[in-house]
Amino acid sequence: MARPRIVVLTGAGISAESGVATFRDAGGLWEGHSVEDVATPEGFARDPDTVLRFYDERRRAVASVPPNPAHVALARLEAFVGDELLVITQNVDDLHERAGTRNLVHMHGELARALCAGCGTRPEWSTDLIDRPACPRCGDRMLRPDVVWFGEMPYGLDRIEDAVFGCDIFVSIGTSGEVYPAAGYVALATAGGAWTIELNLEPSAAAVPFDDVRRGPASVLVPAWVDEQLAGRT
Ligand code: BV8
Repeated sequence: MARPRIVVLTGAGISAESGVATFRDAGGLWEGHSVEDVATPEGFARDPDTVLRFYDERRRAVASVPPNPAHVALARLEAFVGDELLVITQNVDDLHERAGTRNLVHMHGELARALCAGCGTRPEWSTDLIDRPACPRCGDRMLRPDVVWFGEMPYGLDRIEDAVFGCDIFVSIGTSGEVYPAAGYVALATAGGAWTIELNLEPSAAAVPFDDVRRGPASVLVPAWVDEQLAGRT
């Protein structure tokens, strides 16, 4: 598989205008819950019901909202450039897919999948887990949300690091740059010689400066940036 020329990293900010709560903004997810309680293996072991309910609520909330113009614009870009574009998302929602993006890595997992702590299978999942449904493969009742909790290894790291280091253009959209290894990718892209741009409402805690920074809502900044990429192609 050819190395993508353009790598896009997205965070909760790209889904905010679809009505999906972000983490650190006012009223964010972490405001209602402590990270330790709902997003760590230890928290799950301590109180699985609270964790399963937290993710069941998020799965239902995400199912009720649509992708926004930022998601749609990235899918439009993929339609033109194909494998030249790779989207790496920290988000566990499926709004990129529902907008049409296919070249996508969910580095922190997906609400649309479960993970069997018994046999390790990761079946597509669309209903609650609080009632401990049986695993479709091994029958055990040890299904958890297929999300990467703090202290757990993110998905697809080799493919991600190869793409980020090898790309020509690295774009960061709607992320605060607080969580690693994702927060270190602008530095990796810069080390690989990429031109880097941040599209974000507020300054992020980026490890190294971006070549270009644009402030504003993703639903405005992303379609405008995609139009620039496609200028002369359409
Ligand atoms: C790991 C899934 C071993 C669950 C998530 C190095 C230094 C320090 C610490 C560490 C380190 N390396 C590892 C760590 C520990 C830890 C970490 O980073 N801790 C932090 C808190 C210091 N990392 C880990 O544990 C990771 N695992 O390291 O494994 C390893 C790995 C590799 C190699 C060797 C060993 C696993 C971390 C994953 C945890 N799971 N999510 C769930 O979703 O519930 S993290 C979760 O929080 C998200 O996925 C995301 O990553 C993060 C939230 O950040 P954002 O998405 O950026 O959202 P946020 O609300 O913060 O910001 C929103 C932004 O959007 C803001 O800037 C805002 O201005 C902007 N915005 C808002 N609205 C809009 C907008 N922008 C545009 N338009 C708008 N409308």
